[in-house]
Amino acid sequence: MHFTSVSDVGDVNALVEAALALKKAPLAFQHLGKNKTLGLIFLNPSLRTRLSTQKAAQNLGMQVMTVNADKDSWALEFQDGVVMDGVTVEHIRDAAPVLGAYCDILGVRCFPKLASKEEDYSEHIMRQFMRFAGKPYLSLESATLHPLQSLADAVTLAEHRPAHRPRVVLSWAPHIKPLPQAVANSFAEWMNRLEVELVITHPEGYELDPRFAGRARIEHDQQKALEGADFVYVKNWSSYADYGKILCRDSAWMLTENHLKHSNRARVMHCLPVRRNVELSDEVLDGPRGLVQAQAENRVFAAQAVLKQMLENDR
Ligand code: AN0
Ligand code: CP
Repeated sequence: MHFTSVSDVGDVNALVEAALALKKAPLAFQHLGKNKTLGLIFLNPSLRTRLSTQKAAQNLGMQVMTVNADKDSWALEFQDGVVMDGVTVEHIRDAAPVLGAYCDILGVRCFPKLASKEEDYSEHIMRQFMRFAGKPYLSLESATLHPLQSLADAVTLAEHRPAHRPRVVLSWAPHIKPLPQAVANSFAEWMNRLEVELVITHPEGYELDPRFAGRARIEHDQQKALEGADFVYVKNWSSYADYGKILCRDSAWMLTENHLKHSNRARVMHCLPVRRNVELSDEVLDGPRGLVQAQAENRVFAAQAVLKQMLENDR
């Protein structure tokens, strides 16, 4: 079993319930990962994904090995047939089977380069790790998706769910750097599989790939979108159409208390790391609406539910 997107999950609600059960009894399956090794390969930085996945694996009795491939291993080459007389030292065809030999499950974080839409959206790097390592693959955020984050978000929503079908608004926020679409794509893809009303609000030109936006209602007027919202998920992403570009720097899109006055006492979410007072105001983050710490805590149980399923399926 691989875990790269919501498509790898049969029953999303059951996986959310499994994560909530593990939260109540995190050490109940300590035997399951005995003598199993999880490899975590980071081609990009991480705080939460690294530590929550490690903690999840330890809760299941697994051993964990981590490589910061952007810093402390050889620079990897992903193109076939190149003469390697430049900066890259080792080809993925040689490195990935080594990792596969050392690990039972391989987790990889590989952000998009945001230069070529075709290359990023083909998940070129992820697919090569999967192909040449030959072991179950756990996405720690790929070029286009961040499924462990989205599962933790779904768990957090389930914990704070109102009695009615909630209105969930994904609200674009400004940022000083061009960021991947992965968190937004992934959140939309998972929400499309749950009993929620999904609204996405962003400036013109920030439309997500329709494959991920699915049945979401797109509303360019942020105030209108936020009316009656039960949950607001704040995130920046760079343009998909004008690939990797920043098209809007309007600070009016930063979510503040004032934006939420016509919401349904909305709770506010963000995957972190957040640029305070650029994407989201201090008052929202530090006030009673904020759910960001709950989301971060739930990353452990999301990862644990997925690892548990992977270990059980590959027994
Ligand atoms: C990354 C992103 O937007 O995909 C990771 C988020 C979990 N964020 C930044 O690079 C700031
Ligand atoms: N939310 C998240 O994935 O955080 P990190 O980039 O710190 O792992």
